[in-house]
Amino acid sequence: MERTLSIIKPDGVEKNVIGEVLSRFEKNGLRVVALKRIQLSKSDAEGFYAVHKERPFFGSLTDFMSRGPIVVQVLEGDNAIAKNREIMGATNPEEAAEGTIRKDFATNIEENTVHGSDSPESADFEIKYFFNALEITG
Ligand code: IDP
Ligand code: MG
Repeated sequence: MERTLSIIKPDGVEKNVIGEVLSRFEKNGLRVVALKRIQLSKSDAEGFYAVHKERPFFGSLTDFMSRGPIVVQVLEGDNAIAKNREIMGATNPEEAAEGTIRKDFATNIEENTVHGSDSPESADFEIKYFFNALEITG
């Protein structure tokens, strides 16, 4: 069993597809073991995406991530990190495979509907960024 951090980004909440996105995780064998709907401040978003602070899109990305509510969840299952990345699809929706969340819902490479941890180390950091131990139930 593995855990990963998933976010429905502001564009996904605006598009009113929270249920649709969560349903795709469940249909693929992942369980939601923690969940909340919150809005990040600009500095919350900067802290979350600190690994990208040198990238040219950092300012725009953190503006986007703080412009409206998000839904954050911990997903649990076999190979949850890789499985979630597969369900999400490529970062750029133009390159995302058919049937993936980003192919079906993303607006563009920035407003791409979902976030998913990319390694056990990032999953550990990202889960702790949003949830304490009492908020995650297996
Ligand atoms: P990932 O979300 O597929 O792991 P990363 O490379 O980690 O992709 O980038 C983090 C987020 O930054 C992306 O999901 C997207 O919202 C945004 N992003 C990535 N590349 C670009 C870009 O070239 N222009 C604008 N935003 C980008
Ligand atoms: Mg990433």
